[in-house]
Formats: sequence, structure tokens, C-alpha cells
Amino acid sequence: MSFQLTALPYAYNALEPHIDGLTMEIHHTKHHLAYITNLNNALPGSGAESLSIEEICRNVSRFSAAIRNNGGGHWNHSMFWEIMSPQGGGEPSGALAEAIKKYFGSFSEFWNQFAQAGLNRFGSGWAWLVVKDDKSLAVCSTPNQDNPLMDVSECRGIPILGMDVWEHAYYLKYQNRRADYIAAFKNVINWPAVQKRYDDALKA
Ligand code: MN3
Repeated sequence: MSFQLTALPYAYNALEPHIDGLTMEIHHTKHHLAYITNLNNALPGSGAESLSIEEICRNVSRFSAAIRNNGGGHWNHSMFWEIMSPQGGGEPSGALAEAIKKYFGSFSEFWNQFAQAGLNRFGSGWAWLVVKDDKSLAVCSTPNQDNPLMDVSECRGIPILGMDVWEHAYYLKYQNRRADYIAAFKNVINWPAVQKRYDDALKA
């Protein structure tokens, strides 16, 4: 199997002023593409040739560091583009809203924990909202391009929201101000897409 870069569901500048168009374009056409190219180059002879990207992540301890880093990079960014939207922001509704209230007390307390997870990730990585095996919700973070699907991750579960806190996600507009980027990201979260992932995770 060979993985390919797919188009974003919106224009590169569609998330402005929160995330600028040049950052989005470089992030997608340079960074995400490089993960896919490097993943494809690492596949021959690995035993992962016929696996889906989810299967690669779930069994990543069997594969090389190149497959872990670039496979994670591909899965993480594929999700990232989908859980943002020009019509994003606000708060979730329905069953996800109820679950957030149950496990975090309130949406604002959830957001505080999620933002802190991103802010406190030293170096590069991701903050996540995950559905655990017992169907509870949790916030956590992973280094580099690891994710909670991976069998090597300290933070396990089905990710339904992921926030990229690598500097390449924000440096052009926000420089070293990661907290400002995290506050801006909140305005573009596609909650209906996250709710769909939550519903799917409950059925998994
Ligand atoms: Mn990135």
C-alpha cells in the first residue's frame, strides 16, 4: 500500500485570522507530505506494506522508528485537518457535551486541562482528547508524532481531538507564543467532526 496526500476540505487561508494561510499551506504541502513520502519509503520489507494507517499505529512496536515517526505523522495530520473548520469554535453538543461534563465537570475545565496538556508538552508533540477502553474520556499528550492508538504510547485510547503543538504549526504567526496559538486553535475546532469521532469510538 502506498499512502497519498489528500486535499484539505477548505482553503489554506480559510482558518484566518486564527491560523494563517501560509502556515497551513507549508504544514500540509511540506510537513504532511514529507511524513507520507518517508512512510512510503520505509514500508518495503517492513511487514507493514498491506496494513492500514490505523493498523500500523496500533502495532507500531513491531516496526522501525521511521515507520513510527512518519506513520504517526500521517495519521495525526490526517485527523488534524478534519477536526478544524472555518465554521469551527463554540462548544460540543449532545452526548459528547454530556460526557465532557461527566468526566471533567464542565467544558471550561476540560478546555483548561487540554490547553495545559499542549502548553506543558516539552518540545514537540500533541495534546489529545481520547476515549479510553472503558469509554471514559481523558486528556493527555504524546511526544513527537506518537499518538494514543500506538501500542508504545503511555497515553492509550481512541483519539477524537488532537492539537499539534510542534512549532511548525504556529511559529510564523505566533513565534514562541504557544499559549496564543492554543487559544486561537479553540476558535477553529470542528465540534461536529469530533462528535462523530466520539460516536464511532463508543461503537468500536
Ligand atoms: Mn504538524
